[in-house]
Amino acid sequence: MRSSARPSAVALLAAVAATAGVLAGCHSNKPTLANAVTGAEAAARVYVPPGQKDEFYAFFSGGFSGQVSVYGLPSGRLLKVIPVFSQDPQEGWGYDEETKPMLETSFGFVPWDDAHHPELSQTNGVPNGKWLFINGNNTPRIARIDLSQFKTAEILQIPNSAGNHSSPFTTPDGKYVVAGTRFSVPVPNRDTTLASFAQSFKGTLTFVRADEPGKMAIAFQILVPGYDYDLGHAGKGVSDGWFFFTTYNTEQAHTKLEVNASQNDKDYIAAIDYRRAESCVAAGQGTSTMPANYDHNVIDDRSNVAHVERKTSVTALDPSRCDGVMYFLPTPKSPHGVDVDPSGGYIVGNGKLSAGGAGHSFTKMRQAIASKAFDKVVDGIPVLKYESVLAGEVKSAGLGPLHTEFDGKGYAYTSFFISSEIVKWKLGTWEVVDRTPTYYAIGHLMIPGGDSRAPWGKYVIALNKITKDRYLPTGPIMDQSAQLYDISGPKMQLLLDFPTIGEPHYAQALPANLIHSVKFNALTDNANPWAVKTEADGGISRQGKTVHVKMAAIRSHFSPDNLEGITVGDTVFFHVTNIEQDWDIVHGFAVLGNTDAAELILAPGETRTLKWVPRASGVYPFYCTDFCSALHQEMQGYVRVSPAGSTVALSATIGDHAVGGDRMAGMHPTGAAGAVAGGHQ
Ligand code: K7E
Ligand code: CUA
Repeated sequence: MRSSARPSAVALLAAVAATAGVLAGCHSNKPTLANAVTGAEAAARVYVPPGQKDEFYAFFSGGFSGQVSVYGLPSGRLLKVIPVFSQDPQEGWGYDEETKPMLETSFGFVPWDDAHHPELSQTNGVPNGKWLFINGNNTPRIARIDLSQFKTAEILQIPNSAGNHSSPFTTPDGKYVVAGTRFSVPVPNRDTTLASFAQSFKGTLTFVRADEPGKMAIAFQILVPGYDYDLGHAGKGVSDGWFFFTTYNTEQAHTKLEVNASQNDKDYIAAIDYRRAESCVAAGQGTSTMPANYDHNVIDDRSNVAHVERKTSVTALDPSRCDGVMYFLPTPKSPHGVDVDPSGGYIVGNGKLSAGGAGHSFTKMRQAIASKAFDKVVDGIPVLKYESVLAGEVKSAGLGPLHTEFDGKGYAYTSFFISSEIVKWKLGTWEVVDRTPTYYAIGHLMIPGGDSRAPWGKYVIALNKITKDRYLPTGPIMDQSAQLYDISGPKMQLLLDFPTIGEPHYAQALPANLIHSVKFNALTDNANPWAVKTEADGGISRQGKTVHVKMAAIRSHFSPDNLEGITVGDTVFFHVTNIEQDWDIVHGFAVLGNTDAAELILAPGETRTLKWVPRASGVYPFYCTDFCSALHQEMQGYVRVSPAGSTVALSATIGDHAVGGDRMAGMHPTGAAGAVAGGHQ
């Protein structure tokens, strides 16, 4: 245990919270005059008339919902929720046989996660509208969402990690996204006494190749001291080729962290020269192959079927044996966000137990390295002298800085959790030029492109943790909220409040015209082994105790719609294809009493598979769950289930004719079919 003579973090926080109360009091609930806009003016500036479209797409993480929500800005209208790490009944995500493999991990099927940081793919340091990456914090994973479909297309698990928080920030060339361990663990993980934390626990900083769809892969993992690696950002411009991660708990506490991990006056920003890491890895210098079990899950574009590939090793790099690859920059005090300005010259650490931000100079960092201005060396990693790298501090800016974004016009915007405000300050002079309260307890803030080389500095969004009295009360738990401020003038102006889904830690946004969204997939390209291209292709077949039903969905019926010959003890797979070829004509499929899945939701041209194990004989209706036409209510059918051992013949019909007919016996597709029907029962 550490000495209790020093003021504990709890006492410190209590003190700053008390000050914050005073601050909040004098800010009161109203914007200051200089920032004031009338209601009518604010409304006009966020109003998007019916039939018109928003200027920006904004992607909000869902936090503990595990998903991503898509909003239009400036209206704040919710456009869509994209399921990622959590099963989603609305789209059948993680319930249907095609997508269940996406939630497989080395721990088994994990149908939930905590998603914090959406990260748009970049070209030359600017978001390009192709993909969105997001981290799974609890069971370390990175997902890639395809923005032409607004669909999760790939998930890579990160081994030797726990709490994948400093993730999935990208390099400006889009080559890598990263993953840093929030909770250090024994590496490789094994039964270890917790008291041996300082000796046995390690962090990992993982560089994941992310520039080819479907091929995300761990390039290397840097084995680092057992701290908590909280956030990260790539260098850009002058600092291109470097990556920066914040650390806290450099005290290496494993219990009562709120006190024990808040002792040191400064923790570190870890600076990684990742091109140097690449050359050590290429030369085999300081590297080893570590066994590691992790899954890589990819949805095949044409069949829409997800497959799991189990990986068994990673390349580990020991930074003490790869000279020049890593340095520590002392940074006050338990820093949370680390943010790099558009030029790449400043690396801003947000010390959450401090009163302002510390800006390190990349140029000074290079000089300090060259002149070996080291304080000490920790586990072979040089710690640079604070004064030798510091460019400036934003003094007494507020309390509890968390995150900083940039407007591309020379200003930085920092969120202050404790004093609940956004503070605008000038890069280089470190002077505060504007401040505005947020309601309440802001976490991240976001400017479209605000962590990129070329921000679209028109708005800043506050992502607030506490909603309290902002909306009609909804019981003891209120949803989180976002606030939109106009930053086109010298003063921030609050225009809009809107509630969010889950807890969006972070969000990213870009101009709408950078995204090219697909209208429908061509049925002719559908390579799902169970797809039907016409109504006549449907049918029913049996393989032992497994029954496969192939069905077409088209306004306003299923073909076939009457099924018999299924018995108790069978496992039934309904493979339903939406054979429509019109934008946004969607069908659904659900069957009475199904304990094995949710519904299917079928985009035009798409096939999905629902598993059903009927437990009792009887007649079971099924129906379309998406109101698709005037005769949607007629889009229904029946399955007859007979007792085990019954000799009722298998049949699939619509009207007075059989569907599939005599071709039944020969219809079993081979090969990939097993992956859908057999792999995830
Ligand atoms: Cu600050 Cu997870 Cu980026 Cu929450 S994190 S606020
Ligand atoms: Cu198809 Cu409703």
